[in-house]
Amino acid sequence: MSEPSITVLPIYQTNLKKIILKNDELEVVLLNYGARLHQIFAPDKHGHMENVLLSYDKLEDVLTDQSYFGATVGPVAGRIRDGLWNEQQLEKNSGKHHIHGGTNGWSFQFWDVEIFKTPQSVGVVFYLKDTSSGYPGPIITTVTYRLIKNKLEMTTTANSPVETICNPTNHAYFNLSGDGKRDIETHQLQVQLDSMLELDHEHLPTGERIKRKALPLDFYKPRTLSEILSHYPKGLDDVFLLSNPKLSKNILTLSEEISGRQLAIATTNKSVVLFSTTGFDADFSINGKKMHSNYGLAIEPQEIPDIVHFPAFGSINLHPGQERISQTNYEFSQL
Ligand code: FUC
Repeated sequence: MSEPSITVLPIYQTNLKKIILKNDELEVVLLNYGARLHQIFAPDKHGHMENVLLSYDKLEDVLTDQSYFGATVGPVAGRIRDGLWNEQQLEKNSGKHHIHGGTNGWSFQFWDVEIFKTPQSVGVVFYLKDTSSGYPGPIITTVTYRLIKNKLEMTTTANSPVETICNPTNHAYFNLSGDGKRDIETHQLQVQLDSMLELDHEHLPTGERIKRKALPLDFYKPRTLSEILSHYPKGLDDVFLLSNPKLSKNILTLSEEISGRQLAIATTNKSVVLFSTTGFDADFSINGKKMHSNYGLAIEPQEIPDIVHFPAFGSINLHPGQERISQTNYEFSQL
């Protein structure tokens, strides 16, 4: 067993910093721009370490990113109908709606960095005092990534002196084949869900749920993405309501038999948005290939999107003096 290590690398001629957390089981590369998860190197069944995220080949491309690669998304992830919360008009950056915290959201700001080390773990705390997203604020937020054995723990906190809303997520795209050598069809997915949200043609919730039994397939059983995509030919870009999520229980597993890698996720959030990148073709280079359809699966744990318009589902209001905390754990193993 060697000691876990932390390296901070300023990137020449940019404000970017790379933070590398490493132990015997995983290597996690983070960026201060958007408090991003840039790369995760995890062993396959032969112990071969490869990257299991979709990552820009040219690091500077992250500075023009519009697709939230590995990014912390906030203050509020997902769409908000008409960009309206109470009387507050948020930026309409997706047609007439608001999405993912707007063009100056948390994904597109530089965060302060503080590293830490304990006998068992290494980590980094990203700090931001957000006054530029256009939400009532300032919102003071931290994202802490802690590497401990084969697990990466991500904890997000937020508070504000004024009444505001907050529902952050992380938007990493996973591909467990290793360095993106195969697409997601070879992966298996299992989600312990209660129901899915019904979405309208603009991808906004209608307020109705689709019960687990009424879905075209049972996500409780591991299914290959190729089977799932045959039922969802336009791809997954859907909200799964989780069945009793808590940190002591993995609620979602993604695996890939050929590489033998498995990712298990536990979260305090009540839902997860899964986005299969179906139809997402773009000109930038990701893991040595042009970005293309079904290349990765974004797994975005969060409270229910557009919840401000559906109080029956709960609330993401952040009251003055309240500390909001959410946590998601990513555990990597071999089949
Ligand atoms: C997910 C989706 C959106 C969008 C974005 C990049 O959060 O819900 O539709 O494409 O990612």
